Amino acid sequence: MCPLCEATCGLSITLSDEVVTRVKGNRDDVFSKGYLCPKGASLGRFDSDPDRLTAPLVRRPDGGFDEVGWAEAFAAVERGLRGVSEQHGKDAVALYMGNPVIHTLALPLYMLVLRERLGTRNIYSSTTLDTMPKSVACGWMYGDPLAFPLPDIDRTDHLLVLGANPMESNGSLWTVADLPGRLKALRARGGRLVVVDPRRTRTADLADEHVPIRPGTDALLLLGIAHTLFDEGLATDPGSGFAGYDELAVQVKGFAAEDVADACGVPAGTIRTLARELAAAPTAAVYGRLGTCTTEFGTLTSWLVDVVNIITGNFDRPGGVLFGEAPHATRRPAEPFRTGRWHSRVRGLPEAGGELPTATLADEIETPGEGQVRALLCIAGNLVLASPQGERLDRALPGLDFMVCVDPYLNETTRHASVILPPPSALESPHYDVVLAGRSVRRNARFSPPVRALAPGRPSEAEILARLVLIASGKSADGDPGSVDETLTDLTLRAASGRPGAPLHGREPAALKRELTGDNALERRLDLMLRLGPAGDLFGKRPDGLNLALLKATPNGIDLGPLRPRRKEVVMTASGLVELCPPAITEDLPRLDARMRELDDGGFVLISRRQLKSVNSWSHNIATLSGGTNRCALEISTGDAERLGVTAGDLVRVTGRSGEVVVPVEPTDRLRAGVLSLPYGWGHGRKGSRLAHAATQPGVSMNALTDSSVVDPLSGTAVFNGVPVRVEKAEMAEVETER
Ligand SMILES: Nc1nc2c(c(=O)[nH]1)N[C@H]1C(S)=C(S)[C@@H](COP(=O)(O)OP(=O)(O)OC[C@H]3O[C@@H](n4cnc5c(=O)[nH]c(N)nc54)[C@H](O)[C@@H]3O)O[C@H]1N2
Ligand SMILES: Nc1nc2c(c(=O)[nH]1)N[C@H]1C(S)=C(S)[C@@H](COP(=O)(O)OP(=O)(O)OC[C@H]3O[C@@H](n4cnc5c(=O)[nH]c(N)nc54)[C@H](O)[C@@H]3O)O[C@H]1N2
Ligand code: SF4
Ligand SMILES: [Mo]
Repeated sequence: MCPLCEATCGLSITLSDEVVTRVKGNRDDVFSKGYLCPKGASLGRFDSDPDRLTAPLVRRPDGGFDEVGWAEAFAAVERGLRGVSEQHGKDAVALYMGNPVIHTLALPLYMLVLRERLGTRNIYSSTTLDTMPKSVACGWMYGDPLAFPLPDIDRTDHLLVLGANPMESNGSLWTVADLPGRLKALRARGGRLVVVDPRRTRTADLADEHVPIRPGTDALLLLGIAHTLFDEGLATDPGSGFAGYDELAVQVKGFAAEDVADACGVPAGTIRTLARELAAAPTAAVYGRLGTCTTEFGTLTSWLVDVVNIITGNFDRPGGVLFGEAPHATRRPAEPFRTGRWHSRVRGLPEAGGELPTATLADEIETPGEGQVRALLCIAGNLVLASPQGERLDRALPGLDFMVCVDPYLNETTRHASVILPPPSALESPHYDVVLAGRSVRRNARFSPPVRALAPGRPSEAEILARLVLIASGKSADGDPGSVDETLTDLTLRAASGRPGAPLHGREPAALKRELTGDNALERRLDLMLRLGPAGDLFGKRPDGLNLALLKATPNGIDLGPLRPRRKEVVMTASGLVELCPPAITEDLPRLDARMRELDDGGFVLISRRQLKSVNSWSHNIATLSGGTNRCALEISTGDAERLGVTAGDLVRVTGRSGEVVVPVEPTDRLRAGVLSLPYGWGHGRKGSRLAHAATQPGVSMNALTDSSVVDPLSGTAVFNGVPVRVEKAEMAEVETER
């Protein structure tokens, strides 16, 4: 399965002498049925990239790196991390977990235990650059921050997409192989697709209607829709099982379509029509993604997406939105959801999901005092390019006492590391989508064995993580990494067999453990999760159920059918009801109301975009995926370009609250006036990084312009869309002196 985006396409890979010669979509894959995008087709290039690190690097006193053996590298990590935590306490060590964590088998299976053993409050991840608003909304509404309702794309009659561009991103928080094909199929069967986006994206091109909203105002638009539904008698009371319907009608007062229209830049009539269409469609689903999450009102917007699904009768039903269902056992929250159980030291920002906002990591590193972050363990993260005001982190990271990165590249972020531990290629790792299987539009189970054996002496990513867990547990890094898995397996088996009512009550844990199969400790843990899952074989109790051996014998995967309504199983709020109006969310409405009144049309605002041939910040070293149409340019509306006196390729200077960049422009009729769009993930070519191809076309980092002091206050999530900036034509002389 392809690990490069959330679509999880099945691949068919040809090798000759251990080298990939061809990657095709696997036509027999039960889920993706042969679909492949240009990124997946280039997986062999990722694999053979000469800049991929093959041995650990340790920093020399003069600043350069030495290649060292693995034992030496782990010993250096042990000394470095232990030194900091012994001298300054556990909170002085911070952990960042980046986006690829959800695309591997190994990383998610060690993250919880690593977090626990580190014992630090300084836990950060890409979640607060991405999905945390949705998690906080779902946490308050359903009691489980990982219970995401997913649009039932194959059966819906009407899809309203806000702030997402699945034609290029292939979907997110929504695992759908071949989203482009499925969107086309929706249209072909007479369904309607509406896209709300300040930019006329490729998804908008496919849609029946495109609504070019002003950035950052989707919460207002959705309130206008909810208001219309009540106002015109189109809202449906979801009835028992739900709390807060009457209160919702009160909360949306003051946000009539006519009240919000100016702020959104969308006519009131359009907003009312959007509401009427949702109500009239036999089934409908509303979906919001990055353009709704990474804004100043991310949680309010994410909440309202679900509210509209619920009051149009489309929640938890085929053709509407349905909760995902992983085929393996997953952890449910132990206690009712809440946020703010602790706060960040410098800015007092609330914890959410056990994490502090990545937007405040630089504050925690730079600000002296008790609890200051002095060491960073960065796993699969490129913070310098990915976090808001990344240039500030670029300056802060060298001030750390110790930094260890688990990363295959010497890049913009890892160049600041004390030690880099490179994981092997995806093709040398077994794969199962631990995280994404639970967000898939169809229930299915697929396992990919490694297509090539690990080089002798090279640790798997699982072993790297297990050794980090040993270090975090105060043990020696050269201990037995398998002991970590043994402990976790024993705990799970005891819980599954101990209590009366437990699925395997009365069975002997040691005997169950002997039944587990797999080529290594990690695979045996996966086998355990599969066997205990909703479709598992329960160690023979459900003889046709899943286990790892069955998945290995079924290389094209097993389809378990479409999603099904299961609200009662999922909802675990304190009241046992779906909470339509959680006070922790609705108390943020006055802030939105105030914003609605103060919006002025004066300056430019910047939004982010993703490119079909890029994978976040780390694929620009792959020659087949960069160049041509995939370059870093600032899109600007044709009218604005004329007013500035610039044409395609001219350089402009863009100035944000935190910095500035000089970048070529690309005038387009795709953008609303006053909106600028910059691809995110560029800004390569920095001293000390080792990305030869990326350095030939570095582009600029969008996060040189973003502002880490602004977050969505309910979730702590960074703001990457609706960023105020100034733009002016760059004079050539000025640009020359800068170089
Ligand atoms: N301005 C702006 N900023 C954004 C966004 C935006 O839209 N606009 N989007 C945000 C979003 S949604 C996200 S998810 C974040 C992502 O930001 P990050 O969490 O930093 O993730 P990536 O940019 O994907 O960088 C991944 C890093 O992991 C390494 N890596 C790749 N594969 C593996 C692997 O298998 N194992 C390990 N250990 N490492 C690996 C890569 O070399 C790279 O250094 O960026 C956010 N930043
Ligand atoms: N090809 C490719 N695919 C990817 C990635 C990649 O880097 N490249 N990254 C993966 C990751 S980590 C993620 S999180 C997903 C993201 O998946 P998506 O959210 O689908 O991807 P984006 O391109 O960030 O789309 C955000 C859209 O929101 C619009 N937008 C910006 N501001 C606003 C606003 O205020 N309101 C509204 N309504 N729209 C707004 C933008 O114009 C853009 O079209 O993609 C994943 N898939
Ligand atoms: S759509 Fe995503 S999963 Fe499928 S081939 Fe492309 S990058 Fe890989
Ligand atoms: Mo993301």
